[in-house]
Amino acid sequence: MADLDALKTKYLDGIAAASDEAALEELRLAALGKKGEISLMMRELGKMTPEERTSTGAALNRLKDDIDTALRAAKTAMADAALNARLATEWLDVTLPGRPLRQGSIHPVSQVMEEVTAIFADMGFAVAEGPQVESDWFNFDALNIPPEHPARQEHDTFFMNRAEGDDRPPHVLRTHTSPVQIRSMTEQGAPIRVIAPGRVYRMDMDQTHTPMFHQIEGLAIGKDISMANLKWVLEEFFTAFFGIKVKTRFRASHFPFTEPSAEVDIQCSWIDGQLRIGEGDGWMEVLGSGMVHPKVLKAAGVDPEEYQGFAFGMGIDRLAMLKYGIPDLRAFFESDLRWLRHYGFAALDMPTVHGGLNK
Ligand code: 2U9
Repeated sequence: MADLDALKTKYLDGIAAASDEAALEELRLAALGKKGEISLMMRELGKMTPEERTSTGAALNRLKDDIDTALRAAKTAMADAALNARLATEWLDVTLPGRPLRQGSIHPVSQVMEEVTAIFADMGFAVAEGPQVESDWFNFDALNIPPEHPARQEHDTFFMNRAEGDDRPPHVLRTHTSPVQIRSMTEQGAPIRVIAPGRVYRMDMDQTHTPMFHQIEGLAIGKDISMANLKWVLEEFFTAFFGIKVKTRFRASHFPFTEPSAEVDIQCSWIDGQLRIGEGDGWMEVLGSGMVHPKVLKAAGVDPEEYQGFAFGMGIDRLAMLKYGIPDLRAFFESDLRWLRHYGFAALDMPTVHGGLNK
C-alpha cells in the first residue's frame, strides 16, 4: 500500500495551495472521486487478509476524513474571503445620519395669494387671470384714465419698445390687474364676481416699492350692489385674513375708475414697536376701492343703467409684510436663500378657509 503519509502531505499541501474552488474540486476528485487515488485503494481492501483489511481500512478512512475536512475548511475559508472582499468594497455605514434633503419653501407672496384667494373663493369670487403685457386701451382707456393722466407717463409705466414704422398701439407692462376685470366683464358680462391676483409693474424702487409687485383686485357687479356690501366683504376678508375681528374705516378719495372712491384703513395699534391689527385706536391704509365708474362699465360692455357694483385693489406683498412682519419689500425678490428659509412656508400647510387658514 502506497505511503499514506506521503499521500496526506501531497493532498493537504495541494489544498493549502489551491487558489479557487475549482482547484479544490479537482483535488477532491483526484483523491476521493470514483477514480480517485484513495477510492481505488479502498477497492484493494478485498484482496487483503482480515487483519490487514482492518488496519488498512481504518488508515484509509482516517486519510479520507482528513482530506475531506481540509477541503471543507479551505472552501469555507475561500467563501469567507470572498464575502469579506465584497464587504470591504460594498459596505455602507448605516449609522451615518441621512443626507439632509433641502426642502423648498413657499414664498410669502404665494402663501398670501393662496390665503386671499381662499377667503374670497369662500365668498363666491372666481379667480380671473390675464396677460401681463397689455394694450394701453385695456390698461388705461377702459379704466377711464385720460391720455394726459400722470400714471401714463414713462416715469411711472414700462412701455414696450416700438421700432420706427411699427404702428401697433402702445403696449405696457400692466400697472394693475384691472385690465383682467375689463376682459372678464367683456367676456362674461354681468352679474360677475371675480378677483384678479397677479404681477404688476411700476417704475418705482425703495423700501416699500419695487418695479414688480403683486396685486389683488376684486370686482362685484350686479343689480343692487352698494358700498355697504363692499364694507361687509372687506371686513369679512380682513377678519379671516388676520384671524381677528378687524374694523375698517372708509375715507373719501378719488380714482378715475371708481365713483365714489374710498381708501380703506384697518384698525391697528403700535405698542412698543409692535404692530397689532384689529385693536387700538390707530388706523393703517391697506387698500383703495369704490363703486365702478359708469364709463368703465360701458367700456367693458356692461350697461350702467342696469348694473352697478364695487371694486377694490390691494398689494399682496404689503399684506404679507403686515401679517408676517417682513420689513423690506426689496428682499422679497432677491432670492436670498437665508431670507426664503426664514420667511418661507412649508409646502403642505397651504391654508384654506375650511382648513382654518393659519390657526
Ligand atoms: C375695474 C374697475 C375698478 C380697482 C381699484 C384701487 C381702488 C386702488 C391700489 C391699492 C394699492 C393699487 O396695489 S395698489 O398699489 N388700488 O387703490 N383699485 S379701486 O378698481 C377697479 C378695478 C377694475 C374694471
